[in-house]
Amino acid sequence: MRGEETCEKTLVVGLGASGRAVCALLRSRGAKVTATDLRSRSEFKDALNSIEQAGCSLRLGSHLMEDFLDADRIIVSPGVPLDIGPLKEARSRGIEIVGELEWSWRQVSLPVIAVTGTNGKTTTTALIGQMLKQAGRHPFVGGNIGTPLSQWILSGEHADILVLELSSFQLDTASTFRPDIGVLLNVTEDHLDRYESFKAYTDSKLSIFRRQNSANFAIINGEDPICSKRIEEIPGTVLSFSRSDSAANAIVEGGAIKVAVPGKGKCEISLEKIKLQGSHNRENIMAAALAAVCMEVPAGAIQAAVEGFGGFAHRVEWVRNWKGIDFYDDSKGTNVGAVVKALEGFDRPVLLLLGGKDKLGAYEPLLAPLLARGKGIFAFGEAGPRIYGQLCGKVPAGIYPDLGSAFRDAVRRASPGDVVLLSPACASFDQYESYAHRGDHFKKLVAELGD
Ligand code: UMA
Repeated sequence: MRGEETCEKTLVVGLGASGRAVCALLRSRGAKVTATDLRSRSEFKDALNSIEQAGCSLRLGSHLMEDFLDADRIIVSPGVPLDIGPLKEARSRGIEIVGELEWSWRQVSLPVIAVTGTNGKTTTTALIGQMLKQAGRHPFVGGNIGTPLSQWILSGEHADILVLELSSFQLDTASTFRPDIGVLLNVTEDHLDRYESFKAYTDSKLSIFRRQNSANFAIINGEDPICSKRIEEIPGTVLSFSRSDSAANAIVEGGAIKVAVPGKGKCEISLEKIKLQGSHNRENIMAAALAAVCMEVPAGAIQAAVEGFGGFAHRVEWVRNWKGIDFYDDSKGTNVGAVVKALEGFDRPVLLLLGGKDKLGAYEPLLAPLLARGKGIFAFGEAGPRIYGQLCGKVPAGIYPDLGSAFRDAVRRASPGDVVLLSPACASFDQYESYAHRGDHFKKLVAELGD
């Protein structure tokens, strides 16, 4: 424990995975817990039974001001906007508002490696976890991916280090969180439906380093314009990775990644046998290797982890070759930066399916990679009209009500040697439960093409 006491009356806002986990943890520590969610009881089915049995009072279907003002502390879920009326009022009255990550972090005293960035977080976090495991360590790997930190604490499972993927939403509700090693992979437009400007989103990402000191490491992408422009603001010891700057701490040279951390060690990773393809994955490997070298993981363990790592479902995942056409599922590509990176990984004509719930950013950054290899865009869902409006006339473009109709037209227009890529640049929630649900639908459409 970092010396944090559970307080008497805690309000948990949002009862998704992280809200439910933190409720259970709070109750196990003896706190008096009220939990509130805008969803009604029937929408949860049985999901709330265990926290109710553990003694949490539930307020469902609406948020009541009195619950917020009566609390000693409010723990807010990542998906809850911080500007809703009751939170504003509670803040103005000095009631502490923190996120599940911040509060859970206070309950443990293990070293922390935290990874953020618009894209590549999950791969990098998982790679770091694998490198540590290869070195005989016992990491807990979770956060914005997989298991919320509070759920792992409650499980009582052993770990000797935390490797956490963090979203900007989790960073926004952190007030004392300080990672021993922080990683910022890149910053491109995302979540502009939640932030008032790109600057505000950027500030959020950079806040991962805010409370560090010179004993902590800040790993940044030396080629990312945002990271390099604001390097002076970082109080920790900065380590950079780069594909082009030979002065960086991790570089790609002669078929290998070379890493050097003053005072910690060096390693060289051969790229010959790795499965993770694409220049963006080179960056992820460099970032992960830097973090591992900081933790004094031996070179052999880093190499073995990289070679054994095959990537994830829905992240530029090859699905099938049908009549010479390759189908790739990148449903996790939920922002424009991710789609740019996915497109850059292909040297063949690409028919790009994109659309979904609009995050209100600009789609124009897609033009350069599309002009190099895009055979057409097939825009669907809620964001379809805005995407079409921004790209039509510059690249061949069509507009469709849903993924199924966009898919069928793309297949009609594809030729052997082409790639049909679902990389939507948008969230999935207009027509799907999650990016995985959308990716699975894409795979089903591919399977239904027959032989
Ligand atoms: N809700 C309210 N009031 C509101 C708004 C929402 O009560 O004003 C309720 C909703 O009705 C819902 C709950 O809040 O029941 C949802 O909370 P949540 O969205 O925080 O859901 P969790 O299941 O707790 O998931 C969160 C992360 N979700 C988001 O950041 C949106 C998950 O990241 C994360 O895995 C999980 O905590 C565990 O830490 C997902 C994600 O999409 C994968 N992350 C974004 C991304 O990666 O881009 C940031």
